[in-house]
Amino acid sequence: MLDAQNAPAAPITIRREDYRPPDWQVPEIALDFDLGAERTRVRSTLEVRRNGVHDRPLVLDAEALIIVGVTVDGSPVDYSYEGDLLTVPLAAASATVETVVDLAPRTNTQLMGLYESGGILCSQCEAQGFRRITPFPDRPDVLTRYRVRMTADRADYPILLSNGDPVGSGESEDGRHWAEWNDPFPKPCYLFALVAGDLVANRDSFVTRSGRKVDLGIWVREPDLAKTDHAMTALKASMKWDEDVYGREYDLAVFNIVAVSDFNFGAMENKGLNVFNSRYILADADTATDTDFDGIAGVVAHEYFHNWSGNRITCRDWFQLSLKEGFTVFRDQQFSADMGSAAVKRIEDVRMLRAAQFPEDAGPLAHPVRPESYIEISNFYTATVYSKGAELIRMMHTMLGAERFRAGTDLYFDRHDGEAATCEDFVRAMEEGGGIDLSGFRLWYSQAGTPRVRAALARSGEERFILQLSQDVPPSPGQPEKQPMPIPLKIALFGEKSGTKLDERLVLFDGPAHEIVFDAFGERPILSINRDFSAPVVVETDRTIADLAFLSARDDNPFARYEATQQLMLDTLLSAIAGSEADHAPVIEAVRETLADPALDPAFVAEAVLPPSEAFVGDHMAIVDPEAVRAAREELRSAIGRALEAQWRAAYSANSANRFEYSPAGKGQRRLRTVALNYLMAAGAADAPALAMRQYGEADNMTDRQGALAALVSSDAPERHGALAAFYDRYRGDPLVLDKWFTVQALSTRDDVLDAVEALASHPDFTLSNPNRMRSLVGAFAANQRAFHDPSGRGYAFLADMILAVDRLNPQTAARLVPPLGRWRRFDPARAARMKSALERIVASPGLSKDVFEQVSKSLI
Ligand code: 0A1
Ligand code: ZN
Repeated sequence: MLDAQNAPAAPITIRREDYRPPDWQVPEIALDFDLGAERTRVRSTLEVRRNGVHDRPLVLDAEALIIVGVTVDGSPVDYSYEGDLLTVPLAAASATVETVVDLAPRTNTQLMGLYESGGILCSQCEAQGFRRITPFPDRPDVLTRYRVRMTADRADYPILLSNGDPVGSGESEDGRHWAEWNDPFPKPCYLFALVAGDLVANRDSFVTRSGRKVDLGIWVREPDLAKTDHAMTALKASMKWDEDVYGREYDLAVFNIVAVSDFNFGAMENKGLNVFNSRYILADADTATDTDFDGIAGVVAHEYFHNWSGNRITCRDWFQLSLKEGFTVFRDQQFSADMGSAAVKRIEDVRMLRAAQFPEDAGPLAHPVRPESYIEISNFYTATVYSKGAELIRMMHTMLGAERFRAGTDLYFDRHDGEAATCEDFVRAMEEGGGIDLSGFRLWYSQAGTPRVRAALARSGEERFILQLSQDVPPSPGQPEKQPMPIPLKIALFGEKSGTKLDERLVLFDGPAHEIVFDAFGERPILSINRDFSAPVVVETDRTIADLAFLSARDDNPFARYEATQQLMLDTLLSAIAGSEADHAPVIEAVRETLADPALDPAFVAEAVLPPSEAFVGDHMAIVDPEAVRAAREELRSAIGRALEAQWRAAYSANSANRFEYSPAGKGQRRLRTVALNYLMAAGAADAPALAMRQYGEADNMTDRQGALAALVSSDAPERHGALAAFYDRYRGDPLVLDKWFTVQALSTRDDVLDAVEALASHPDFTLSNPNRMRSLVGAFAANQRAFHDPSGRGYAFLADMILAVDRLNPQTAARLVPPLGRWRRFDPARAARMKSALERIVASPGLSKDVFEQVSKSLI
């Protein structure tokens, strides 16, 4: 039951349709920080200008600030400060408004505004943190030129950084010093940043294509300096790639990145001064996996690319968030594809989309890529806005082709440079620059839910084959009725006998149903559809097991080939779960063929031979049965392991060996090797635990070591205790590696995970205050389908306790743990009741943040 009395003070819903331009513009600001961890004083001088004809006062957002004074044109003024708004009466069309406020960075546990992380003072302003630093119209359509002066104790904070270019520095009294920075590009306040700390830099430089030299710095604490080379390489590669592929050149003389340990998200694109969660900067072979290395390159690129897609052109309002995020994710995906294996990158991106976005789109928190309303904007940094948003851009790219897509982006960047724009502006630029009509396509921005496409290919008479397509878009909150979407589907037909490709085309399917007629081919055609995952939809076909096996061995589109194997495995698992005698033979043959194909890259093979995740299998059931999914999947893994034991041994030794090298080939070999190890474990091979221990002991890199550890931790092998203890002893001083130690235990497939996780929550190294550590244990546990959904309901109670505890410190981190509980409709009545009661307990707790309130209350409807 929802009890309005427990809701946080008047949670107001903000609606897209209510957008109005700001009453006041602020062309200039001068900020003067007197920095200290206990107390920071901020003097802010705003040049304000009335926007349009009205007589409304200046209303500034101001959250948790101690107001010391306010003046207008140098004279004290009668202001009011209520409900996070500072209201200043202003008669003239323009004025100079000065505010002086105090903050306490050390006690700021929300990590929004100015806070302390490991002795460093740093800021986080997106989406609405600037109001926790100084009173300001905190909205992205107010663009301002910033001049920043910082004064701080030199011993504690020798390095003082802000946006733009450094313009001066010097000594003050009593061991203090100062620095000034000037950012010539008008920006929204969410892109403001400040860092003060005892930092050292990995310095390098980049010469832009027009010959300007840019000084690059990656700032970290001294012991971490040796772990910054990979990020620097990625940064320079990103700068070059954006010039080559999008014609975008960097625009300041300085580009700095700072890594901090306490950070709510991955990283932040502040103009000229990106602030990163240290997990997306620090890497060396001993402490970071290949996945970490890839993540770092992807996030460094993402934040850098925001300089154009986000900073030079920003969002008019937060409903347009996907304008910058969807486009920038697409750009970072393209970059990573170009730097390594495009096929494997596409597989990884689709796996992510299906793991995070499809369930979101099918649940109570579903929302369009351009949402219509929110209570707390931080809750809308979602897989839908980011990953589905990127798929929308990708579909436009597919329909236009690379060249016309580039003409569209050129027009977009030209036309809107220096503006706060909308998703509609982007689509219009694509239409005009690319020469395409996207009228129907706009539905993708406004309609939530994952379309389901049904495809059936049948003979019609002697001469023809007909492909029948139909679609429906399921209802979602607030959108009971849906219109059909325009869906670009890459398809191909292969001859069942000849194996040759008979036809290949891009179909734009934009009605409820559609037929495509093919003239006879002289043999039965097999359908390959949604190749490259050309549209973010679920496709159901009438293809037989034999058809899928055929495509798994022969499709020339690597994604479609992977997909065929996955579908084969999924169908096998679902029929086993439904109670039929499981026939593992076709899957085993497909895996055998994949392993034996010398033309395939080991990285691709490693992806293709893995069965779909438990969660993905559950998503295909009317009611998820976590035990049945676990049992069927483990049985399949063990059957594949046993039937192909010789092949796994061969793959294991063929891919062992060489010294660590971070290269596409090296990554592929390591991945396949650990996949082989896991199959040997699943086969119950007597020597498998010893192989794992040897891999653990001999590893010269974290990928192999963590792979071996995870395999052991999911087994009954007694060696697992020693391996976990050794790992802890070796890495207890390295928080990012210790996170992995928590995560492997939370993700184990053993039956005693819940006990282990509860115990780990009392481990001295566990803390609620560090978001990485929280996610490494609690986030990982909630993703362990079998353990989290323990029939006792203990998993739900544990998560609810954690959400409530962390909400007091950090509402954003707490709110992001809610969605697994919100999936209660997908489970049996006993589980659903327990999940709901956990949600009800949360919402009934006094003092809840609006972040958690919004997620929980929407999950209960
Ligand atoms: N714009 C960042 C995401 C981000 C959002 C909010 C943050 O603080 C709470 C931090 C980062 C990105 O897309 O990388
Ligand atoms: Zn982003």
